[in-house]
Amino acid sequence: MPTPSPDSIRTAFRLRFGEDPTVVVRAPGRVNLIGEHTDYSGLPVLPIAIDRALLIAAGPGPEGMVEAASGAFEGDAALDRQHPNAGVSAPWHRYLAGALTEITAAAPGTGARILVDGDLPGEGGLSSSSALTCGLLEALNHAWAAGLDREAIVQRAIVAERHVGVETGGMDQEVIVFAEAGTALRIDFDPPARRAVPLPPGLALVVAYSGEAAPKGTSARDSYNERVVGARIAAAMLADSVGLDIGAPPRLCEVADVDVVDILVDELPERMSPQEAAHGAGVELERLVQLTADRFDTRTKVPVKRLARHILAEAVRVDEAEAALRANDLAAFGRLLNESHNSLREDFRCSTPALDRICAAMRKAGAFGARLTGAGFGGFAVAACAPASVAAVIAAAEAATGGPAFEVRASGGLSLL
Ligand code: NG1
Repeated sequence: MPTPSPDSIRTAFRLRFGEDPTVVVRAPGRVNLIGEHTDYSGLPVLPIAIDRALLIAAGPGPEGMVEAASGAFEGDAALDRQHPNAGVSAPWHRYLAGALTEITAAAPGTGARILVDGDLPGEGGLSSSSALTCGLLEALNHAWAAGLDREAIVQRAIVAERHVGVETGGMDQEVIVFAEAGTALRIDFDPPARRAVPLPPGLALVVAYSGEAAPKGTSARDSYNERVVGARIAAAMLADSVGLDIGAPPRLCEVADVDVVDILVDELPERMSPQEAAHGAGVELERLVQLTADRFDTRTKVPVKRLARHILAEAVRVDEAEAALRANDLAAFGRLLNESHNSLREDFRCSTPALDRICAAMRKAGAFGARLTGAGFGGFAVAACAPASVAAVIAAAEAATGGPAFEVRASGGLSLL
């Protein structure tokens, strides 16, 4: 599918709404190179923004109403700004309603018309939901002169997505807004920092669809939130074992530098309920179970030890992968991708047989390494390979699961066209 041009979306907007848009925003998708399921523990990530994107055109609309249509997602929307959630009738409308809720204080009342188009697949793993939320917020920010800066767009997009139901850590929104072309973005959350990591010219990146959509609206959301709670329990138990006071919610970044943390992780229980953990670690139950859109069941036992083992080891791999890229050691970088995938499969358990198969096929076709990217439970995998191997890696991925598979390039973040 070719990327729609700014002119083509302007023309489509005019045909649809009878006037020109006042703003067109490009919001790229994201491929996480490494640092998977670390962000909500306050531990680092290393994603890129990609050359697949959503384009969002916006202009004035009837007072108090937002009308939206899309060539990328099904179902037109007509949302009342007073009660945006009441008009939601298609999955993507929930992100629009979330964005409207988050921009209300900065721009009350006004109406808008919106058209969304793009070439970013929505099946999970390439961050189409965050591209949509960030892009909508930025388009409305300009259409309504709301005066939000880029940091505010990131923070509001995170909250908007959490209201939709996934207790996201913030990696996607940050890289979608702040990425620079030709580089990966190393993001730290505690304390917050980011730096561009140049990608060596000998590194090409291929993404491949596993053939299974990650059901972010249903089971994948629950599996994701269960792991967020498991990571909190692990953090609370580890902090208790070394007598550390811990924040709310407890995050593994607070204990990652504790001496012998690996040994302490081995002593964690395999599974534990929030109720047992609150009692065992003397921590307030609400700190463990409170989610933005929900409250996790206090009696459900969730995995603890193997989640902590993955998350803490993955954070170390992010440092090592950044060093490998800076040293142009692509063999080492590829090995780290493979280790990350194995840890996600065996400890974190968010891979699927199709993701395992597609990674194995891409490695066999000459990739330095391959891993699932994003939350997992379906969706996409990413492979690092030499430019000369791109065609073979794509062919192997498509033969393994039917594809699609394609090369991606590190692109810049959110922009006005
Ligand atoms: P996906 O579902 O691939 O966009 C999700 C989270 C990230 C991060 C990764 C796992 C959302 C919007 N994003 O990414 O914050 O936790 O999983 O590393 O939920």
